Amino acid sequence: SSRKNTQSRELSSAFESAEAQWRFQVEKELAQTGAPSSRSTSVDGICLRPAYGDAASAESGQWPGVPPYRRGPHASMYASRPWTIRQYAGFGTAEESNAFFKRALQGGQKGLSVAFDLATHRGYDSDHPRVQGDVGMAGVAVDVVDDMKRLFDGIKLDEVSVSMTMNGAVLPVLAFFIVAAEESGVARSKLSGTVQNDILKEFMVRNTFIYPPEPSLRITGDIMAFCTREMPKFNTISISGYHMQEAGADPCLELAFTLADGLEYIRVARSAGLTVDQCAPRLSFFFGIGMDFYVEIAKLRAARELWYTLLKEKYGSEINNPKSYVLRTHCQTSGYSLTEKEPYNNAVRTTIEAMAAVFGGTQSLHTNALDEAIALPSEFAARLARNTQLILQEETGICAVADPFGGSYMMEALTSELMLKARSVIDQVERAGGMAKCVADGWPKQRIEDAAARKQARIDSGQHVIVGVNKFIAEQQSAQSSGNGGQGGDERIDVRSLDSVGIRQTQLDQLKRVKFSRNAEAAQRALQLIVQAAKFRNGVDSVKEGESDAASKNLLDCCVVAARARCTLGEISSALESVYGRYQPQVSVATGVYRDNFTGEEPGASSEFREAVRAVQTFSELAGRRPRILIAKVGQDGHDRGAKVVASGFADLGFDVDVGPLFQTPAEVVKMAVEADVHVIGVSSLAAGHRTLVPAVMEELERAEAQDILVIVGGVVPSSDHEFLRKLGVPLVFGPNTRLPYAVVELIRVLSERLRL
Ligand code: 2CP
Repeated sequence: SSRKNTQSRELSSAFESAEAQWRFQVEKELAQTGAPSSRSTSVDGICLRPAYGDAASAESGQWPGVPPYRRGPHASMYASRPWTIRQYAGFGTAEESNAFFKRALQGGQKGLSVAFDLATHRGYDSDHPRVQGDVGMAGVAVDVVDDMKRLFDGIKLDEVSVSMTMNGAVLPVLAFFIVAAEESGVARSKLSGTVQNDILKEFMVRNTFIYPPEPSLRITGDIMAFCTREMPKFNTISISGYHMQEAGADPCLELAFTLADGLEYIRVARSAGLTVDQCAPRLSFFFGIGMDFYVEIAKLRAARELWYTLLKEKYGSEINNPKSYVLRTHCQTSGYSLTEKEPYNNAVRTTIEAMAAVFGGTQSLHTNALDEAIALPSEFAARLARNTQLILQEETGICAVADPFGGSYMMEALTSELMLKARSVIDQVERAGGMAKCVADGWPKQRIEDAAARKQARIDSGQHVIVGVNKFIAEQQSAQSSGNGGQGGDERIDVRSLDSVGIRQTQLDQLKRVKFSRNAEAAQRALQLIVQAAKFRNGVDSVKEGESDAASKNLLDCCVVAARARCTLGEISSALESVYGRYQPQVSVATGVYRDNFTGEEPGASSEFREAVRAVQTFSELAGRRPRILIAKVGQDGHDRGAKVVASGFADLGFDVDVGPLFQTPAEVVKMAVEADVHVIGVSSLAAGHRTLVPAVMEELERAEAQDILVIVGGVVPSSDHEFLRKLGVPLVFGPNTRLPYAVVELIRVLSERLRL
């Protein structure tokens, strides 16, 4: 017992010092920000302190802002400074997005977050034939530095922090940002913000890569090195789990792969010549927050402690800056959790997810707009999404206390459990040689895709409840359509629609003007320098006389020169592509997972599965072969969770399924469909390209005299566009939340009628 006493004395003195450390930090933060040391509640005489802890127990005696940071990266958290309200936005031209940004900042938003269009992501100028349907659609179109200047016109870049979601074309975009700021009088050293620059998850789930993995990672390293040297207030990377969750990963898998990516990026930074203390404080993270409320809170708490532990174990001996250990994160509420049916329910879902992010201690937050499962956010929906955060910050008192769940038996146990589970996956990755190697091997992607098919089967069979979708379906809705995910309830909502042709024309005119007025020779020289630097860094070429300058050049340095010379994003990207090549991923489909998980207890659900299988069998007997479908992704939209899940489910229900590669042109899709002799092309569209790309597919079918091939569309298509597609000859449009057996039965019905079976 005396040993026990000594132990508890030791523990309690450890606790006292953690508490003292916390107190010291709190005072400092409050003084820095001028925030009060306690907040009064609505009850007279009751005040809230910035954090609460258990003085009796060393084990739960952890404090926010103190290692291992489970309870938060700062001691006083939101009591000193609330999280940054940072809504991801961008559409159409730079002018339109600029006006939107200014309205958002006036409306209470604190930081900016730019969505670029898919053409920009993939390194194409707006005039490239491959991006006809993508210009300005899912983000703003940026071709040259002047677009970037218009995007931030009148916005003080030394005051507002800017996040840029850019990975593939990260070099030209960051170069444009730096030069745009410089030309408007803001030095790069004053710029604060974040660039996503996380290429590993692109190869795993998000698909906006350009070059193969190896040179892509060297680009990542160059950016980290440049920003560390020149832009001390800029976060050099946003290591993203969000996209993994959107692609189907459960929170634990998301946590594990994200932190494993983080470890890989530290290695990348080290090979770019940085120390851990130079790179780690400016690493930032990004998590998705879904509807699993407690788990999502625990995930963020676990992420911080796990990151601290991993860094301590691996690099503890060389870390002197405590900030190196601290995981800071942005969060976004889950896009996947939004439903097209009864869209107002989405506002409720987003509020709950936002609260989980905040209770988990996020530094920055995007709340989704309620119409995002239907179209690009409307002005109204964007305001409501922003107000959700403002209400949490201003009306609820939530900001007054850091980590209010700290010390809860459930929350602490859940946090530890998640840490343990994620740790075992991270160890598996590290043993296998790290995340770059595992991504190349493909197993993390496979695990995420399996998880997505499993989840879909659980939703379709009713095991996983989504209100208004597979349970408590609005009356008139269920009578009218039971499964195709169409917008329902009695609420129709107005959606934002964009003039794709007009936006593209504006971009083309501006591109022409810039190319005409620039010094063509200087632009060529700048591009040449990029090619040389890329070759040297790629080990393709040795240093030749007179070119030694390029050998030592950081690629971002070269791109800044090119941006000033008005080289376009497409030109810079193809200069790099001429050395590195363009990456084309392999496509694979998980089979069996959907079927094996479709074991719903709901009798209706399993009979629906059987009905679909029977319909496919009958068709096969009558037609003399199984129905064959090509699932196609047209244009630069790389969102392929839906396409992959549909492919898995359709295969398990009896279809022959071909999956086209990503980024196909309409002509390539039709060629593949004809060669494979399919009955149906299923076009998946999630980035608003359907109004341009589907007509183009139909034209190509006509040209190939293959109009007997049926075209159906799935994805995010506003119901106002259904008629447009039907007129083109598309008989079926399936929205998000469509049950796959339902889609199969419908498709077989239409196909059989067509073939007069
Ligand atoms: C914060 N500060 C404090 C306190 N809290 N100081 C004293 N007491 C406190 N309690 C200080 C910080 O140390 C920092 O200063 C400054 O205030 C700003 O706070 P921050 O926490 O760094 O906030 P932030 O500037 O908003 O940065 C947050 C992140 C950053 C997470 C670090 O990386 C970020 O904003 N990420 C956003 C990423 C994003 O928007 N992604 C969009 C993806 P110092 O800097 O001096 O320390 S959209 C993806 C879509 C879906 C897609 O891909 O398709």
